[in-house]
Amino acid sequence: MKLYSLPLSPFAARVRGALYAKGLAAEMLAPPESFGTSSSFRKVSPTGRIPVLVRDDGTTLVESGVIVEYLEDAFPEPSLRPKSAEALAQVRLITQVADAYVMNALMPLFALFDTKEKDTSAIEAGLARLDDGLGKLDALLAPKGYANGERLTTADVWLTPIRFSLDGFMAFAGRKEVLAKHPRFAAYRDVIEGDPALGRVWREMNDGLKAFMESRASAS
Ligand SMILES: N[C@@H](CCC(=O)N[C@@H](CS)C(=O)NCC(=O)O)C(=O)O
Repeated sequence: MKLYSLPLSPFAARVRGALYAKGLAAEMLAPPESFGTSSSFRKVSPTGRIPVLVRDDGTTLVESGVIVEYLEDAFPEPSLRPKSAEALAQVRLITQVADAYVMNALMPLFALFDTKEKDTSAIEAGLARLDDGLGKLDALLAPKGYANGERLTTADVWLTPIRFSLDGFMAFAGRKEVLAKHPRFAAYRDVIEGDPALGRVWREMNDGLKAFMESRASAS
C-alpha cells in the first residue's frame, strides 16, 4: 500500500495513526505541488484532496474516515474497534463530536488570529464555540487512559491530530487557558506521548509544523 500524505495534514494523520496502530506498512508519498487544483492528481484523488490510499492493485481510496474504516475491514487484527455495540457507538460518538464541535470550531480561529486587525467579537464568539465543543468532548472521554478506556480505538486516531492542532492554536494565539476547564482532553496529550503509534503521529506533525513555520518565515 501507499499513502499520499503530508506530515501536518490532520486528515492524513488519522490514517497514519490507524496504519501504525495496526502495524501495517505503507509507503508515504508526497502529493504534487498545487495538488488541490491539479487535473492529473484528480485521476488519483477524485476530490483533489489528501489522504489517498493506493492499494497494491493500484486502485485508490479517499476520505480519511472511509480509509480508516476500510483498513479495519480489510485488516481486522489488531482491531481498533471495541467488541460491544455500546462501546463501538461510544467510540463513534467521540469521533463525531470531536469533528463536528471541536475541529469545526478550531479551524476558523487560526484564520481569525492570523490577521493584523483582530476582529475581537468574532474571536470571542469563536472561542466560546470552541469552549462549548471541548466541554462536549471532555464529558465523553474516559476518566483516564485512551479515549474509550483501556484500549486504543479509532477514537484515538481521530483525537491525536485534533489535540495536536489545539496545542498549536494555544501557542499561536497565546491562549493557554483554552484547556483549563477540560481536564481530560488536557491530560490526553500524555496518553498520546505514551503510545508508540500516536506518539509517532504527534512527532511527525510537529516536524511538519516546524517546516511550515520555517518556510513561512523565509517567505515574509
Ligand atoms: N474530508 C476530507 C478532508 C481532506 C482535506 O481537506 N485534506 C486537505 C489537506 S489537510 C487537502 O487535501 N487540501 C487540498 C485542497 O483543499 O486544495 C478527509 O477527511 O479526508
